[in-house]
Amino acid sequence: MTITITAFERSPDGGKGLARDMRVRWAFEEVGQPYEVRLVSFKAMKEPAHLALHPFGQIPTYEEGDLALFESGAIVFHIAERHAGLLPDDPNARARAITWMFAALNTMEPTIVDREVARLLEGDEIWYERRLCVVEERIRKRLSELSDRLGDADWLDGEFNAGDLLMVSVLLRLKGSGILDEYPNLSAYVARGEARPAYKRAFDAQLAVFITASNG
Ligand code: GTB
Repeated sequence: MTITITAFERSPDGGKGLARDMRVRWAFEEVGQPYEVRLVSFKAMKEPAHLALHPFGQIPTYEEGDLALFESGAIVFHIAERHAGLLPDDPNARARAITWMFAALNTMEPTIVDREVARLLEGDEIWYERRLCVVEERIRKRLSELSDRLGDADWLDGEFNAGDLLMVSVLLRLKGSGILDEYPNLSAYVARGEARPAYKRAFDAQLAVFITASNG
């Protein structure tokens, strides 16, 4: 059965792979599952047809026959459950991988998103510099803790799994900020994720959308 996900018709990140369809594309590539992409405009995202799939009018969504999903984490989890390659077979290792998926989305990503919100929406406020400082200190605290846990391991818990896929996806949002560079083992961890052939295929696919949209 055909699987279709949604992505930005024209991503505001300029093809840097920072929108959340990227992690879903990456998961598909890791497990070797073909997928199709329906591109949606900002306007279409808020219209009834898309709202029926995604109550908050966002991307990504996932459709397979009667099944419609939203939330990138839930979609990656679904892909990982349906196909071999992203979750270990051993029940305890599997539970730990799922724990890292939640850690990426619940513990790491919100502070990183706070920084983006501050930079995008609060830059004109008189308290902006102080706010940015507070948010970045919170990010550093989390990165420092994560860095201590990762140590000199390649991945967070044994073999690469869906926990790493989401953690690398989240940390990539700090690329260009300079903050990640303060933690060499985390920078190397992210680089290992980006070097995976599946990541590269997913990245190229989302970039192709942006290039086509720019030329059109
Ligand atoms: N919790 C949801 C999930 O994980 O799926 C969050 C989904 C979400 O935030 N989707 C964003 C969206 O649809 C796109 S990814 N926004 C449109 C809207 O809310 O109206 C977030 C994103 C957007 C742009 C960049 N960028 O330009 O760098 C990065 C990330």
